[in-house]
Amino acid sequence: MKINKENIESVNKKVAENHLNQFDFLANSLDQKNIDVDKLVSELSDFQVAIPSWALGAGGTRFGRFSFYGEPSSLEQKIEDVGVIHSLTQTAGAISLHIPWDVPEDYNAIKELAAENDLIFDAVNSNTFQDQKNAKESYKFGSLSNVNKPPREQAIAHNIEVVEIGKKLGSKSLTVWLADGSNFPGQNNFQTALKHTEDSLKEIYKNLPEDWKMFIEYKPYEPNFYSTVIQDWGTSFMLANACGEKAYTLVDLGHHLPNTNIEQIVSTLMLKGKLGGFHFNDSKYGDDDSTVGSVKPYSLFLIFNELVYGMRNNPQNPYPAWMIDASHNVKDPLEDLVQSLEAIQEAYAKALLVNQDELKQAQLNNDVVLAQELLQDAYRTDVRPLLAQARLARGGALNPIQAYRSLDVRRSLIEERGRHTVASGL
Ligand code: AOS
Ligand code: ZN
Ligand code: ZN
Repeated sequence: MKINKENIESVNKKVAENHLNQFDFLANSLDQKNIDVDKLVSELSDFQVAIPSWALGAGGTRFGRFSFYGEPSSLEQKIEDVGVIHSLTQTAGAISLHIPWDVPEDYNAIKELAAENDLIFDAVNSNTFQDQKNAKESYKFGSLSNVNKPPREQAIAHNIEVVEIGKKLGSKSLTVWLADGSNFPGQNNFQTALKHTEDSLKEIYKNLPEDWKMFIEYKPYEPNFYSTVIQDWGTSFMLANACGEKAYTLVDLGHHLPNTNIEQIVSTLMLKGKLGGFHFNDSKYGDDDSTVGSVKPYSLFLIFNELVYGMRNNPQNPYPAWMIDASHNVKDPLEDLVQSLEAIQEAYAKALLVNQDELKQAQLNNDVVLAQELLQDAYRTDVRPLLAQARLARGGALNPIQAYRSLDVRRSLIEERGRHTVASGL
């Protein structure tokens, strides 16, 4: 299944006039506020978010999994699915692989296929949370933190191998997420587990190429329900500092206890130059991995407000690696990812609308009401025509969901792949 230019032009035609009217109306009103609309549109078109290879099939829970027909069952098909999303949205120009779920057989062919789909390879992800077939050591009681040396060494070697695979694909970063922790009080010695983790990460770090980054992801609970070794941004930050300047903290929006002020974490990390990567999703309770912006869109906007501030004012922080980390239980995964991309762009666009100079002045005057008004004025602007314009500028669909449906993408995928497919690694 490949969507071509003609397909997109034909669906765009139906909504072009309506779009033009809405865009003109918005552009005029932004013009009156002295906002450079062309610049805004080009900033939006440049914003690209990676799609993880594991988000393209139905996720499920420990209670069951309901397949979505026509799911990808090989790396090639996963790349094609991201290609579909990217051709419609022009916002998903990268794929993030998970090893060993996605080990390529023929590297050149995989690279060619990615290039044909206008995709690059984002961070490679290691997996030390599952025991692989024929593995010598088990991760049942931890990987990089394990009390025993052989499983620690196996996990270190795996991460180094992941970097080698990434090098062949042109990736430039490794994401480490650990399931390590304990299920019951007394099970682990916290200090020993942390020390082992730090030493293991340093070993991996030694093998990182000069132009690579290592992202250390944190999460408070799950799969362990009493303690997690890298439970919060502070622990991740400490470990990244211990490793060196190529190591960074990765923020996953679902990895915080309820009501955590994530925007403040983002801001602190950027000030310290240590925000390396970002996993977008939304949640109501925990690591729900729901569609971005579906539950707390205002929080997402506030987070983007800090990201925009940081990108403009913190040259000490590299440009962060953006990725969606979601799971789909009842929706078509491709439609869900398109919705997520739209929500990300929407929050970004609104954050770009915040008048930072006036906000600073309001803060200096302790004008709390005005500060809030400035944020909410940006948030309340309907920016969707800007997003559509940004997509159009790169040859994408004005309305990607509608295009996906009218091109009958899922039906073509089912015809190609059959009804009873199971995405590998899910
Ligand atoms: C797990 O909760 C983390 O969010 C990981 O980033 C990711 O979902 C995992 O590595 C994929 O299996
Ligand atoms: Zn994540
Ligand atoms: Zn997660």
